[in-house]
Amino acid sequence: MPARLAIIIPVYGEAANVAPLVARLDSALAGLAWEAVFVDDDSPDGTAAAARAIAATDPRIRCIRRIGRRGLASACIEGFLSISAPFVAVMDGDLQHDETILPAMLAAVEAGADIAIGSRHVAGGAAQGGFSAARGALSEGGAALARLLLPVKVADPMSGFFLLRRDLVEEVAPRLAARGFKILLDILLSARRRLVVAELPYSFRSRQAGESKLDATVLLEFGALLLDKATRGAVPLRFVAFAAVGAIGLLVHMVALALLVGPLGFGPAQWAATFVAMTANFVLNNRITYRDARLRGGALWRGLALFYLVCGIGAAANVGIAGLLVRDGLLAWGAAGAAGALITVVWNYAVSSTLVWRAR
Ligand SMILES: Nc1nc2c(ncn2[C@@H]2O[C@H](COP(=O)(O)OP(=O)(O)O)[C@@H](O)[C@H]2O)c(=O)[nH]1
Ligand SMILES: [Mg+2]
Repeated sequence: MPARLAIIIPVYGEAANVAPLVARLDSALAGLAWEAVFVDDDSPDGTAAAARAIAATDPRIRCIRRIGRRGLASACIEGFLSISAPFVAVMDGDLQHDETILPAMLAAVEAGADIAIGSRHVAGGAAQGGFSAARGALSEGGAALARLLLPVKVADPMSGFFLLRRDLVEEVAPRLAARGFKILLDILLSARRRLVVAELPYSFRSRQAGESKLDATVLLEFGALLLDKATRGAVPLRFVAFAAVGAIGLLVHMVALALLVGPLGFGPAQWAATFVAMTANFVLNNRITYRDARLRGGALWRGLALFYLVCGIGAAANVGIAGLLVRDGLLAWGAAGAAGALITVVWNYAVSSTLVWRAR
């Protein structure tokens, strides 16, 4: 029987949780035609293999293994686009979400809601079990910020547990930012009409096995998502991150120059500082700007060499263009320098996005 409900389960490092989760879904969804799609980003602990082992005997289970990519939101989108069931849910793979409310979530959407959200905040819901105090405060702060932007009232816009019609996902998919952790918020902000939201309370459980993937960069990405939605995507987020990293690189450059100018003299110190700053920029961009396409191992060194080359050409263009503008009397040196720097940032960004990180 074709599935009526597909459950997308993004997983990274959840090998020990896969089988228990399938067993729980099996009992919670008895009598319903369902399927589950695990979307794994090539976890080193063999999560994909654990899912495939079950899929080998259970046709309701599928696994998508992505290589060279990381990201919760993009994993969910990948899952959404792989199914044909009329209803689709997203659920964490770490047993923190309560699968027993899935039938009620489905009933709410079948009854006319656009989206049913498993909420840790509405009366009867609880977050205490699964959260440290600091995480709780962060999550609360983020939720308050998100609520300001949302056209509809949602108690828990940061939830990773929700269910909606597949048509709605297909409608908004081309507008999703595909980066970061907060896919629900992105869907709510990307819909071009007021969605009818049903929130169902549940108790957020504490993690049994594995560890949380939420870290400081996830918060940065959350800020970036809000900015993107608030400006309606006018400025590419990656470019903002790239430019911010560039500004840090400038600071690094000046500090290195100040330290080296004494022992080396200006010319060599300027060269050395340039190398230090480029290296720092590469490392930061690899960790933040291109986190979802992060280079490791041999690819890291190739990427670094290519990055030096790209930035070297960018710097030459900067000096050359600024020089021409000044020579021809088109701009004063300050304005010419700024124009050269802007051209360099755009060049470095465009070329390193496509050649160094091949970001999607
Ligand atoms: N495919 C994929 N899944 C991820 C990634 N990061 C986190 N997850 C999964 O997303 C779910 C929620 O992540 P978790 O770290 O538990 O977040 P928390 O509950 O907010 O601490 C879990 O099932 C994770 O395994 C990722 O980069 N790729
Ligand atoms: Mg979790």
